[in-house]
Amino acid sequence: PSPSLSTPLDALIVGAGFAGLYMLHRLRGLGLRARVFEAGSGIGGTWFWNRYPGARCDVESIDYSYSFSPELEQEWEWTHRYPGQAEILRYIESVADRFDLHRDIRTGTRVTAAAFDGAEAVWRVRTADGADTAARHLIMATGCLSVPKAPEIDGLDRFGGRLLHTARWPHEGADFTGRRVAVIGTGSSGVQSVPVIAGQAAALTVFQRTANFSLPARNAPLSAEALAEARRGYPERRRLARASHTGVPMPEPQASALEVPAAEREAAYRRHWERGGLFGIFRSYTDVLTDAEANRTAADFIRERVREAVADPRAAEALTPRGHPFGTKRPCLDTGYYQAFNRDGVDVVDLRAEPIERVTREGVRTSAREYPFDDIVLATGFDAMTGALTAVDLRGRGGTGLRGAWAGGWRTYLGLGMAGFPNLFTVTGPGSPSVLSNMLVSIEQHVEWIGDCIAALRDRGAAVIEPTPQAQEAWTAHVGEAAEATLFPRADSWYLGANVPGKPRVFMPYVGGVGPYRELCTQVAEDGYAGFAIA
Ligand code: NA7
Repeated sequence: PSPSLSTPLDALIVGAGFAGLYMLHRLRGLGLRARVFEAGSGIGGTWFWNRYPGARCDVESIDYSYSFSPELEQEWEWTHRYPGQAEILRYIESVADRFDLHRDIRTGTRVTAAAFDGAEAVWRVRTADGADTAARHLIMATGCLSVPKAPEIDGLDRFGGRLLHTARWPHEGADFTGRRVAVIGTGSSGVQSVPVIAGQAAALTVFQRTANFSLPARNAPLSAEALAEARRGYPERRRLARASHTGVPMPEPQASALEVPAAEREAAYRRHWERGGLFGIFRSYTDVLTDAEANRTAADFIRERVREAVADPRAAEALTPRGHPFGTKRPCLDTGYYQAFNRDGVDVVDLRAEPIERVTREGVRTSAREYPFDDIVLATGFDAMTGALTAVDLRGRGGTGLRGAWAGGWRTYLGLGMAGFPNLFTVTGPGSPSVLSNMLVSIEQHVEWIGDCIAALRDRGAAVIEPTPQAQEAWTAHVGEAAEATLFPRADSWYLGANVPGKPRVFMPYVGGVGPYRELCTQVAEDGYAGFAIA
């Protein structure tokens, strides 16, 4: 018998990263029957795939962790201020074991298509093996940065050496000892891997299209005392994180950068620089991301630090970020990135002055010369936020396709669901704070909201929920207007889809902040799911 004829699941969850795993646990707790399909051969999502050297989270481990289980919080031993990829993956594995999640997860199972069957009010979900599975609700926990972007560079397939992408790193690792290595791309993945590769390779050339702002992580082992203190403070720490703008517990800025004396401002930036961390400088003042002049004070401070760190004036000049306001492209958090360029054999090529013409059998050919390499590392990013959703052929009511519906840009209500796609939920979808926040805090909020919503439908005896077109239009417009009031639109960033040729230029994450957004979602639920149609 076809599996679609058996009783449908209450929910099918796509993706076994932080979002999908907690979603499964949560739905089980509500007495619902759920299953997870995961394309990878293992669980962990982002932390399963991104195994490049130096891969590390740039939110602190004690904050980049689940808050739903006080026992887990108290027992897990984070070793470093910022957790590395291997440690995060171990954490995820241990959570899956602890809550007995594996029995409802099928790895190696890629969802290729899903269609809503209006007569039965179920989703029919097709996997790459050709099988169909029926589920009342479909929850896309597919990640915001999970579809690697192939760079638009000619000749990559002709390269005779080893070609690697940071987001598809071989599980056995890659040794660069004695090799001539190219890294293309200077976002977080490039910036984190460069110092590690520089320490191994005979020679390293970094091909940079845009100099990004990078801040020092000041990573260090977590002392037993620091960990104990963090554990004692967890309830308050989590409360602050949930109410905050970024999902990280820190004081909210009060003053404009332009109303304090320059010396005081400089001292504040320096304190954050010395302390390390991603959010400190741009949450120092209220207007760093909204006022060009205020932003320049922070950007100038960082530019000075780059010039201090890089010995060769030509390299320093190339590495100094200029093209966009600070923070409008995701800043990086590094461990010795700028200092890596002071090593013999490490250099940067500014692609604005010397563009890549093509990759050849031997290496990289720019407008100026040919560079021979043994290895090329692509750190060229992702089709962010919408890529993993449109990768699946999603068909809503009446066969309407999501790809077509989003051809002119994404449209969602609260980043949680789409009109015409009943019983479909997106965890940290476009139109929610997601990538502008600590993902763990945003994931937990969405998972809990979605779980409560499905349970509420069951309790009411309702079969279907979907956003109204009006609510969706209003929310999508609001997300755009909120972004327009900031400096974000001034950068060609992946937040705006600018890194993918042909992708509509529509700002994707919601800039309104984690705390206010959470309140809004809670209010919507309390008002009986205002903006949703329930039948
Ligand atoms: P990012 O941040 O998208 O960085 C990709 C980098 O690759 C960026 O410097 C791009 O330059 C560069 N790039 C992309 N395509 C090309 C081509 N064709 N030629 C040269 N350079 C290119 O991805 P990451 O993986 O580093 O980080 C993703 C997120 O993970 C990060 O923000 C954190 O949230 C964690 P561009 O800036 O577009 O000029």
